[in-house]
Amino acid sequence: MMESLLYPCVTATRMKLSLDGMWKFSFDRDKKGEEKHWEKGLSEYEMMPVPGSFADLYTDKKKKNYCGDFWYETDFFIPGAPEGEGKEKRTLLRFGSVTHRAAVYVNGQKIGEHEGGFLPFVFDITEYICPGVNRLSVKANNELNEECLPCGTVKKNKDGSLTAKPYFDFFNYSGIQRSVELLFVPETSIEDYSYVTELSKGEAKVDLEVKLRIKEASEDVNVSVELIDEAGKIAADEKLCNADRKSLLQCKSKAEAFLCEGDGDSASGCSEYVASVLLENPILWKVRDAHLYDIIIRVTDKSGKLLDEYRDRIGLRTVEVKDKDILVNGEPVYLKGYGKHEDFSILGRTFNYSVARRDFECMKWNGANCFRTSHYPYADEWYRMADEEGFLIIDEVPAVGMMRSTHNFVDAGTGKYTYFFETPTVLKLKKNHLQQVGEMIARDKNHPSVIAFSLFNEPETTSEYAYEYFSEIFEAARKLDPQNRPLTGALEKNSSPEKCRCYPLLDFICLNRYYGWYISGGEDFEEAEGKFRDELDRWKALETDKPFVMTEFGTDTLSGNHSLPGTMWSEEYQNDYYEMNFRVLDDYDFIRGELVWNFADFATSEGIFRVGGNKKGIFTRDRQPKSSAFILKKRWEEI
Ligand code: GCB
Repeated sequence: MMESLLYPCVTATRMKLSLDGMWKFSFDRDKKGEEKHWEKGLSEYEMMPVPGSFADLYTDKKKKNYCGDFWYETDFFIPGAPEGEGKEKRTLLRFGSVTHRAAVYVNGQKIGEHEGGFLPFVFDITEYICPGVNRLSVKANNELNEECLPCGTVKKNKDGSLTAKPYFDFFNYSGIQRSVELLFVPETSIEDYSYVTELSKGEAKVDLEVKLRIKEASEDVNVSVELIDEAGKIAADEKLCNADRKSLLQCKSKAEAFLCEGDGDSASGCSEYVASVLLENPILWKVRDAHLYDIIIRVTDKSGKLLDEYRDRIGLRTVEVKDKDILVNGEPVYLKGYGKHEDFSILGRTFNYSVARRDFECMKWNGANCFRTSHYPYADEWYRMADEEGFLIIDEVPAVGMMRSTHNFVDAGTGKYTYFFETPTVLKLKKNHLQQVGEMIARDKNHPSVIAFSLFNEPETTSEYAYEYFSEIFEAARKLDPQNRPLTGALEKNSSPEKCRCYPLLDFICLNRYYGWYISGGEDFEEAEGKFRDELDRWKALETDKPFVMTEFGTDTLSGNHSLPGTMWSEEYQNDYYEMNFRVLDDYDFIRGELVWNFADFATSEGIFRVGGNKKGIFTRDRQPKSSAFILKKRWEEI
């Protein structure tokens, strides 16, 4: 059974302990670590920060670009539980992410594996630990292939070492890049919860579902929920109802939460509780005007003894796509903002509160309201911060590189076809893709900031094979999100209105287009506008009745490089490019958003197309504005 992906919290019944710090670290170039029983203790090692991306900490190029197996190890201390206490607790081990895959050992015993480098995973280690010092070892691997996300390949060098060859345009940062925690949760515990908001005049109906893990299948428990508004007032009171779904329907009334046992799967010790809460004059979560409620879920036994308590923050809002609009709380919203990366100098992809804070500050400064987590789910904290700030997120699974090319950003516009979805590897790839869509939605479903899930970035969508592949992915995703959010994916230039087979699967259509950069750049810039208009006219002619969002458009720009007239790589050229692109977008009413590429300069693999990384940032890598930031500010403050 998959352990709960709920964000860890400390409550009356739950504790957590951070394992972040300096861990032992060793590259395993010959892949002999297991044979040599490194899980029983590393004999040779250096120290490495956790969380951290190892690449940019090194001065040695071989180490920076290391590809293959590598090991981490740390010790943690478990205090002996006083008699009678702690015995009912389970000890869980949670990794925010390990890129791209991990095998985990506690005290030399393997406790599990996880595939995918951008989502959390949790193991129950209760049976593997003892009071006193315990050893935790992780064998990680950062190789790329076509069966796992994100896609790529590896090159075997003469000396036997490997070099990652991504089919995507960001550096293959790796390591234990997010926090590691021990969680102490009760035996009978809240596994998961979700909620769906419906709005009608002056009222919000909130349908809640709580999933419990019950220690004994026969255990009789009560579940209650409390919603607390920003003033600290209880907005919805708890009230229990031990009934089946039928009587639940009869006992619903205003401002009360009835949590009733539903169709639980008692065999696996899991059961579901549902409730409907009616709030009068709810304070809604709005775009850039966030209001949150604290939610407290409690489980008690028949005598009233508290068994578990979980706390979180939720926002009441609705999202839907209707006609050509993206509606939040029934009102059309125009998405303004960025495609981003988790990327910063030295930190690589490590989450850092200060960097995230600065990013929100910059985005707010120039009037943005949205970002896409291109091209993978970000650390939990990004979403929690966006919830508080009223930012909208298009949450993207790491399905990037689904075109066999290490220069796909160039090949994307050329009509090149690589038979990606016609290869036997797609069966395994689909399994991984589905798993990661499942984990992403499970993790992120309760964030009011998440208004859509993006299930791919720039795959080859022109074949029947691609259509079959993505039909399954979309069908599965539609069943997973209790809030039934819009699903989308970002289409590259080869996915033209005439050739793309997959756009009908999307609730709103996301386009990545570089007219004036990869297409008709430089001396040909004058042709770019006409070509861009021509493509949008052809989309219009399809009468899809769906909103479109530009999810990428931009130019590489070296900060401080000036030229009059603007020439490629200069700040003036970036300004000219955006002015032209905005002129075009403003003439098409089905465009419901513009997320420019990229928020900031970011690291990529080395190459003749990249000068110290991708320089399409509106901000430099250290988050200072290029001059186009002021153009965006002016425009977005007016929209
Ligand atoms: C794209 C990709 C993005 C690249 C960008 C570029 O189409 O989706 O990952 O970084 O182009 O700058 O070339």
